[in-house]
Amino acid sequence: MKLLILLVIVLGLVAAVQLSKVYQLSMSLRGKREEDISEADNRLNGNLWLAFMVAFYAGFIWLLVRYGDYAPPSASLHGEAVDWLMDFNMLIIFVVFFLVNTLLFWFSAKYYYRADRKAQFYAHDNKLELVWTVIPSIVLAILIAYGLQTWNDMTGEASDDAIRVELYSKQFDWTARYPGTDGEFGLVNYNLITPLNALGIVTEGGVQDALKEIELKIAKVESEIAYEKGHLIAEIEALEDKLHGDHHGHGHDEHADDHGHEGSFDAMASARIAEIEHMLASGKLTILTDAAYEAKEDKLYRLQRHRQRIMETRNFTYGEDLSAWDAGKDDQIVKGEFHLPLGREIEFVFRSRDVIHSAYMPHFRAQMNSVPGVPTRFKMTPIISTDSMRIILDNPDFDYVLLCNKVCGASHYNMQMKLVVESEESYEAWLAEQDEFLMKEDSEELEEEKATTEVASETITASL
Ligand SMILES: [Cu+2]
Repeated sequence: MKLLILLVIVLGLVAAVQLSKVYQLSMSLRGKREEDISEADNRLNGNLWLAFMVAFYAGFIWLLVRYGDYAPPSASLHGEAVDWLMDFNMLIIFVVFFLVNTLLFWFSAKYYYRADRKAQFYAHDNKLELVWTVIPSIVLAILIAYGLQTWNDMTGEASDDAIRVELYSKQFDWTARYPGTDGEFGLVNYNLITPLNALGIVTEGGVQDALKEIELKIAKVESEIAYEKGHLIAEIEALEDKLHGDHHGHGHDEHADDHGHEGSFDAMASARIAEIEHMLASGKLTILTDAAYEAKEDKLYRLQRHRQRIMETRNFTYGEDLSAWDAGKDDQIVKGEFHLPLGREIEFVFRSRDVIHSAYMPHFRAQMNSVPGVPTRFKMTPIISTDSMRIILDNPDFDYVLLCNKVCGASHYNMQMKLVVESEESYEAWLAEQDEFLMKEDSEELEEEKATTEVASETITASL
């Protein structure tokens, strides 16, 4: 089929070329040259310009009517200002578009070439220059000033009774955090991120959890290094050489004092050899290339540094501001969907674990980048509940959605979270059902754990 279409196209082209040759031949037979263009030809081309303009406008207006209404009404307060700005921009663009294109096509049609007319030479006019410089400047200044004011409204200080919600992004999902009954978000530190503490919230439990996890990893790598078969065998050989071989050749007989040391060295070496033989017989042996062994040593070093940093988090913050540690305990962490109350101001804080994401809530005309290491913020007031929007759109399955609007990796397309806007009572009821991050721990157990960590901390500091 494709071949057939190709054949038709090729034959069509050949036919067109042949026809144009016939036309040229007939022209030369009538004594006309190809370059000679009659006034009728020019008039025809001028009128075709006008015809094209009409078709162009018709297509443009059809697209506008068919697809122009791309977004449902704004579900947030500031969104109305955003929409107004967008409409105002579009209005200016449409006016300029129609004006410029009409002049372009109409002039081409009206002033087609006639042998008896000569174009006026018109090189420069200061008034014209002034008009088309000053008018766009004023219009742009208005747009920028109003746009800046709207932006400042969206990013300015939130009121004291605003509800604060943190949206945390990572490849490839969103997590929402509510500050709990105290209204304060707990401190966060990326060093404390573990599977159980995905946001790295700083609490006693969070630190313990991170330490436990890092200790396990360190123990595993330490064992892999200690039980490396090649190194163990090399160590045995070296020890046996020392025991049976070379130290007799050093003339130790001259120093009677050394005998005591040698005795203890022999004992230690034999004990170590026995230990290594026991290790070789165990099931824990690893076999690593030199490069892999070095990589393990590197990894061990990095893990130890990480452990050190977890300790430091603890030492820096603990005691100085205990309330900040407690603030994290009642934080509520929510995945899958999050809820917002209707008509209340919401202050969002955005954080990212890995790369730059962008929190995009199209129905609320809201978007903000979420940047690793730089918390960003944004405030908005939802004014249409999910239920009302379903009625407005006549779609019982409609849901608000939070999307990622920054191409952040393979599963970017599916990085989204459902958002429900409902009455304040329903919102409170939903929030009350969400788990607190860490329940208040038994204070005795807490003190005990603190003591253990301090001992461990001292050991680490001493060993470094
Ligand atoms: Cu993303």
